[in-house]
Amino acid sequence: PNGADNDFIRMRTFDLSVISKVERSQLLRRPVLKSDEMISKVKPIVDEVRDRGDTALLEFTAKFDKVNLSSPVLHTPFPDETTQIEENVRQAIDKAYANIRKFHEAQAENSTLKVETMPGVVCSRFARPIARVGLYVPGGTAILPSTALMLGVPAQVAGCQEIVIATPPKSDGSVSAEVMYVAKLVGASTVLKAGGGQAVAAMAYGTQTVPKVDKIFGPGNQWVTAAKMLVQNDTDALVSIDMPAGPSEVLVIADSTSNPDFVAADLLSQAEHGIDSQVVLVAVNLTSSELDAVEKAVDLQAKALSRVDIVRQSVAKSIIVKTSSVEEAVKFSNDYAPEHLILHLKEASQAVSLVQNAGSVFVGPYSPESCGDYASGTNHTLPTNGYARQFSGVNTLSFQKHITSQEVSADGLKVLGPIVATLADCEGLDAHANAVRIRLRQILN
Ligand code: HSO
Ligand code: ZN
Repeated sequence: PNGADNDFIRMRTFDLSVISKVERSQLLRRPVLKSDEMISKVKPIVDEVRDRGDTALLEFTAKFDKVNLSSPVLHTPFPDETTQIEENVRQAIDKAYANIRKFHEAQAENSTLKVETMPGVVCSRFARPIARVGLYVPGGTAILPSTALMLGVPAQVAGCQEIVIATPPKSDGSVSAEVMYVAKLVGASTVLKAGGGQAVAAMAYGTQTVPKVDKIFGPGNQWVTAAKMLVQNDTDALVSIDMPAGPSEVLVIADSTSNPDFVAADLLSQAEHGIDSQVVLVAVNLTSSELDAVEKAVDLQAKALSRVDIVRQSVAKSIIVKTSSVEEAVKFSNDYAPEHLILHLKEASQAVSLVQNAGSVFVGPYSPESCGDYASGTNHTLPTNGYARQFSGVNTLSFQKHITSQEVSADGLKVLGPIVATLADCEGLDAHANAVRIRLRQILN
């Protein structure tokens, strides 16, 4: 019915019961990220900042962000005027902060895991914070204080000593007051006014004004992602990263009980992030009129959005996949491994048990992704590009590492020692065997 309308904002539709295996696997693909190419492009930028520090950093900020700064950083205490925000926004940030803090505090590991593997052989594991962390908060088409919260709160809760927040400066050289307010809230020591590969390099190597960090977190464009991948492979930088990041994604599974307006709104909330956002609707036995209702709602709602131009492009690349059961739908979703999975299903909470691969799941009609994006308590820094198969989203443990320890008593060594000595002999490592036997001789005398 809408075929004649050229302006109709439409997704492409496929039916799993008729397409081939090859076509199905194409639907699971993301646009190819040319990571090798990006890494070689960003390398000169990273090298310059490593070698020339602040001077290079300021030159790149002038070139890419068109701002001439006298200093690339703000240190605590941040001047009051930099953190002044609207009262209603302040209250919303404070409430979001409290929920995110509550959920992430519950994830912190404060107790030691202790196991006596044999009598007198006690093995333990305990967590310690990563001392210095760098949090990248993207600038670009939207200011994202929510990302500062999602990275800053778990860093604070984990007990990191030094939190550096990097974000590209605005055209007047300032940082958004909302991001500054969050920086203060989470106890950041430094705000780095830089973006792209230059910001990542500054945090990885340190400069005259930017503290060197041990781990770099946060989403970003291709430059940021490439720079993170590059520095994590440099043994001089000795830095790790949270995860490889790609464009944001949502997969919505909807059955006949779903509200077409809710479904459309959820698809569009992801589509508005950027022209490369990935949006997938998996329909479970929707009749053509039910599907039509969703498509009409997408078109209607999209046209009322301020970011309609972005949405037009991302929706045009997005897909609807028709399936004939919840199991088949979730199987498709597991194969796709979406960053966000929204279940608009009659038995939504039951379907959760079938989910194997997803960054975060939104269960039932009243759980829009927006809640997790901002304020429910879960983290919005999640694996994209199919990496939900092996990566978790950012969480409190992302800011900690584990140390193991053991304490073996003399009686314990009597039993364990001979086992160790035998294995050391087997490997031909005499010194290892000696370290045990020298003690056994003393104990047995
Ligand atoms: N959906 C985004 C996070 C975000 N949404 C920030 C709004 N602000 C990536 O998960
Ligand atoms: Zn979002």
